[in-house]
Amino acid sequence: MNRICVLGLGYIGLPTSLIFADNGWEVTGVDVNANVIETLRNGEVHIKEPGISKMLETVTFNKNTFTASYEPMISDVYIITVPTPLINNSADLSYVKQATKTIVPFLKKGNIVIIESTIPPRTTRDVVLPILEESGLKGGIDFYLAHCPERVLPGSILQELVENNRIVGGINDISAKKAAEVYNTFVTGEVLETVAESAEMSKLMENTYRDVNIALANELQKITNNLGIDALEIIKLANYHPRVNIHSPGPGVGGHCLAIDPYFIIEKDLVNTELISQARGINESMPSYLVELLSTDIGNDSKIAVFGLAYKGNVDDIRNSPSIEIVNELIKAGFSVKVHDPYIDQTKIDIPLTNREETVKDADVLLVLTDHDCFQDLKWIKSKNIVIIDTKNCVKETNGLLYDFGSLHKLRRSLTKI
Ligand code: SAJ
Repeated sequence: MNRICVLGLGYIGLPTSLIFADNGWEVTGVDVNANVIETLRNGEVHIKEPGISKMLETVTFNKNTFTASYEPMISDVYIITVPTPLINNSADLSYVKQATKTIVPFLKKGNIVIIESTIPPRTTRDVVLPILEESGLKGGIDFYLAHCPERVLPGSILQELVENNRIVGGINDISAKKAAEVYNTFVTGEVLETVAESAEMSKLMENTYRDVNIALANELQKITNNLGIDALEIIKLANYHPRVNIHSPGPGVGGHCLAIDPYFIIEKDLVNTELISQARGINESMPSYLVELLSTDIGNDSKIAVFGLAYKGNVDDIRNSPSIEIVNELIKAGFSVKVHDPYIDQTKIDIPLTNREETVKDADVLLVLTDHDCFQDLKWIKSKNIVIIDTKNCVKETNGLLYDFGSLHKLRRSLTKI
């Protein structure tokens, strides 16, 4: 058993393919997108993630087999890492179904099929298994099927793929065991075997826990902003307690995980998901809350420089980024807005980007929305009068007037003094 086929070469599928290849597997990476395949065939990568280009080079240099392909190949193991977008607040499983269907003609006795894509509970058994059994083979007997959710953090994917604990949920015990053997070829963390439904639900709950916790921090920010208290200081103090870990408030929750996964639970039980739904609502309210605060506190005739479009620091990913909604709402509210993000490729976005100097030129306010490391030192901005609103609490050096998300309540007072 040494051939593996990975379907979907995005942020997870590509690093996963390369790690398997680096560990001696013969890997075929499949994607329906011609740009992705051609880029990889030219020895380049289409995602910005630390270490990925180097890993492709290493794999090629060591003559390990990694082939970029439009179609699956005969393999021993098939891993599905395609997107599951949110459409009308429920999971669109069409890519998962499509990828599963393409495996059917290749499926043989003894094969292992693993779903890594994030999916609502019961999808492995109720949706994927019946498609694979169209081959005439019986799941859990002739072939093995498991859900092994990816849980790596963008920005640290290569390290976390190896070091994180993995949950492997099989449709039966033997499926879990067989899938665990695959991951044990490179994972240094623990590989935990369970049933498919528990693997699906635990993945969703990890991100939901984080989303609900951030909503609590955002609610605290709103309350304390009215009361003239510093939310960040309260969180710092409360987190000194050994059993408290309040997350950080911010301009909203973006990305393809925390902002999406709670809905995969909500769609399965609309009645008992009150807290999860409310947390989503609070986090989704943050962009308009921030724009309203700015309209009231600084007036919408101001010139605003925005730093950061990516959904979080040091990544090039703009999926569900609250910054995009904030920029659009600021423009709608009448502010004059310029935007800078060195990670974002202009061809991927309609919002015009400018370089850092041009963005801050003549600006009254600099709004930092993403915690890229390059925004920590803003000493190069000479103006002492520019008001810097650091919604991510990441700016360390500046000549201007700095307000973090906890001290926004002081903003109105200070502006009247300028
Ligand atoms: N955020 C806050 N406050 C915080 C932490 C984050 O507002 O205290 C915001 C971030 O700015 C960002 C969003 O939340 O907009 C999500 O960022 P993140 O760093 O929390 O998570 P992701 O979406 O990049 O990755 C998460 C991770 N899940 C957990 O930490 C439980 C990662 O391990 C998963 O693999 C990934 O989701 C996934 O693919 O599901």
